[in-house]
Amino acid sequence: MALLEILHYPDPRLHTVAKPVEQIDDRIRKLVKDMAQTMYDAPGIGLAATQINVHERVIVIDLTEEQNNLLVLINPEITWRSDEIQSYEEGCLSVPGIFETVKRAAQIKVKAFDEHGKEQQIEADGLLAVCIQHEMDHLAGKVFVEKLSMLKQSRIKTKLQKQKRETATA
Ligand code: K1U
Ligand code: ZN
Repeated sequence: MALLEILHYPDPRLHTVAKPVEQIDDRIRKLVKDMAQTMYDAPGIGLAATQINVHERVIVIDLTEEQNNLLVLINPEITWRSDEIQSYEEGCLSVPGIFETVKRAAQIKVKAFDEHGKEQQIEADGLLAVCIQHEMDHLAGKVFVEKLSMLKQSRIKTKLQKQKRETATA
């Protein structure tokens, strides 16, 4: 297994639209293992392949504190979303230190394949629904801060530049 580098916003590679996985084989299973290790090490509760500069439709999620319930979503598709909306204060491993409230569908149904090629139908609400939608946005080349006002985005960019300067001189 390997720890992979996570791209940081505003890296333009985060805007790449991921392509469908054509074959779920050992290469994809290794990618899933490396992504899971990278997510657990960060630590985070989700990771999309886009964030590690691999532009294929692969997501890993684990909401447990024990890091023992990995959900793998390959070629995920949202088949239904509720009209009901929920607000959640989101974070992102590609935007370190920034937490902002985002509105998304409260419930969703998702079709995806696991790392063995088995099709799964998932009904999600609460944090799982938030996390799946956040990660699927990554696959579409979108970062959660881009859902915020231009003023907030500009403040976030300034804060991230300051953080980068401080890390470089530390
Ligand atoms: O996509 C990512 O960058 C991962 C992101 C997922 C996410 C979190 C919260 C709302 C929406 C999406 C994270 O994992 S940020 C880190 C985080 O939330 C966390 C880290 C350790 C323990 C618990 C939570
Ligand atoms: Zn993210």
